[in-house]
Amino acid sequence: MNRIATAFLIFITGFAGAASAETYTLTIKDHKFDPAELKIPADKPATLVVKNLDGTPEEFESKPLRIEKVVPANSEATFQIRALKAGRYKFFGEFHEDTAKGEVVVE
Ligand SMILES: [Cu+2]
Repeated sequence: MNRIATAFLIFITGFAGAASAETYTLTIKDHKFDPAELKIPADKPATLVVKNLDGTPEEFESKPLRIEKVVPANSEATFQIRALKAGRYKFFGEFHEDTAKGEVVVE
């Protein structure tokens, strides 16, 4: 195969991989996450949408997921999650740590 064809195939494969990232949604309501346990498959990148339905901002934070971002009241934020190994990855809302906690369960 010539070099141009090879480069094209790599491009197509990479594109298909990116397009297959599934989207998962978490909501924040009354300073709690729903679902508190979000299941996603191992070894696949994913898109995570965090919808804040509360009238106050929340900071969505997860050290293992390397995310830290304020989600304003009544709005949403989108995050790309790298392919992860099976395990539990905690997250919390830093502005309401007593109630806003959860885990991404990768399996
Ligand atoms: Cu923080």
